[in-house]
Amino acid sequence: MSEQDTYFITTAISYPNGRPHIGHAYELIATDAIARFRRLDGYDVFFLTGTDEHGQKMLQTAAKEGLTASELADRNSEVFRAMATALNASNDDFIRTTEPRHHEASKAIWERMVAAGDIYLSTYSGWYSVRDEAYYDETELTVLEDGSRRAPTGTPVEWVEEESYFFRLGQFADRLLAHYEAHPDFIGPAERRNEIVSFVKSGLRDLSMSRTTFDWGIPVPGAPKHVMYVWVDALTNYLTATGFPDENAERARFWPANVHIIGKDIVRFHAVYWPAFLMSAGLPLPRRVFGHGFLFNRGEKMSKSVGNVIDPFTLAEHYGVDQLRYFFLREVPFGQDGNYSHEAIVNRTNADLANDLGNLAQRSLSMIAKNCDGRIPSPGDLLPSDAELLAAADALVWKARDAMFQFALHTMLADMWAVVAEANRYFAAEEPWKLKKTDPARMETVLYVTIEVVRQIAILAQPVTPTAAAALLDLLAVPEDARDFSHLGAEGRLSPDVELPEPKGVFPRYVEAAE
Ligand code: ME8
Repeated sequence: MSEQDTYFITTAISYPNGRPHIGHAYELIATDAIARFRRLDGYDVFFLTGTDEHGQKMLQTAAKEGLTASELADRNSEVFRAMATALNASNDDFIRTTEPRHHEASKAIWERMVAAGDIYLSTYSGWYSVRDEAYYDETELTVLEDGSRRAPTGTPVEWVEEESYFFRLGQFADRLLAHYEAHPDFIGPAERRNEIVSFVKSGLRDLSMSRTTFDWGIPVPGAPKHVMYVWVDALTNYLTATGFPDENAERARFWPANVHIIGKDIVRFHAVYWPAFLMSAGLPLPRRVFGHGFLFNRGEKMSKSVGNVIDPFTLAEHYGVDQLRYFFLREVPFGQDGNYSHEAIVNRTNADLANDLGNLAQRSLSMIAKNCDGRIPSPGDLLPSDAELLAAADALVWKARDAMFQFALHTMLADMWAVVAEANRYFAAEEPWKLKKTDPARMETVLYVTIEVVRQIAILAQPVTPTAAAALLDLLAVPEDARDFSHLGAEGRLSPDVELPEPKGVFPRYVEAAE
């Protein structure tokens, strides 16, 4: 890899029609972990998130609250931004679709689609779900007993009839299918890919691209009575952030995006409409689109002491930011739906973080403080048990890269904690506390091997538990410039005799509050 390899990764941009919920937090945490992983692996990363502020849903919610859409967007966008800070997200930019830079980019892509001959004026008559901000075909709807209709997502639809610009989506079906075929990783996971392929194979109708019954949106160039359909401008946010249409912008080098991380409900927009718009505009397509699953609160009371904790801010404060991040990414196979509950969070974080990794680090470092003059011990000749454990730790970086390529964050963590378990078994079997008297040199080797494994786990854990991993690396006196992935494996081994700080716990155990 050259030093200049770029990696542009995005979340979806959220509707700020309310406060962020746990699904928004989950997507941000996962995307942040991938972004941090790539930075540590030497890539020039650009990580983008933000808010999607136009459209009818924003307008209707604002009206209900007695606000203008712009006031509602200002208020809630700030809360999304604050959530990124609260969750320790490392995003490089936070885009709002109401910003002037975004109006400019949206107009530019529109004009390119017009120039390509792919946009024409006609009349739309059909169904629209404001909650989904999506058009639906009659055939996709369910008719309820009272005669009202529901979208496949369960949301109500309304009949819309208005003048509208259309995009010749139908003409892109073959090119899209050829693209999916030629780039088997374009859509992930596989279930989502299959759904999209059959959707496109079933035929694509031209897409209504503008609205005339309200004006909360980006005006269509040359047709100010029309505002762009909210998804047209929303998808363009990814280009806006790279400085589009300025080819010389500092961030122009980041296009095409490496991956859009989004929820499974909006894969169609990202894997059908978005690539078709880009093809029309003559722009490169994102390399991958990954649709993660949905998170559900299992429905029971989250905590006896704090009531029903579902707000991401409260969850992070209550369980700890690193704990919450670890829980979501370890517990839920990325790409599948998952559940969370108070018990699951406490069990998982106490077992894996406080017990398995935290105790191992604490026990080995305390022994070093007491018996090795607080300095990194010197290993003697390695026995097979030492060499095997070190080999398992050294192999992790390659396994982690493989898992990351599939966005299998849970697999990466499972592989890492398998090595933690192995290190715990090793520590228990070698009994360094007994060796202290019988064979102090051997004790030093065992302690050295143990903390060398902890070093590698801590480096690899930085994307998921950034604060605790940094604290652990501080305890091992690993310099700031020796914490990236090029220091994993045998090349980065701890140097004997380096003085270590006073050990302290980095993963506090969650203790139930008294009734
Ligand atoms: O869809 N679990 O915005 P949004 C996991 N503005 N993820 C969830 C979730 C849940 N329970 N609920 C929602 C939009 N999400 C558009 C996107 S992108 C150009 C425009 C995910 O606020 C959802 O799948 O409804 C999406 O990826 C993100 O949260 C924002 O959802």
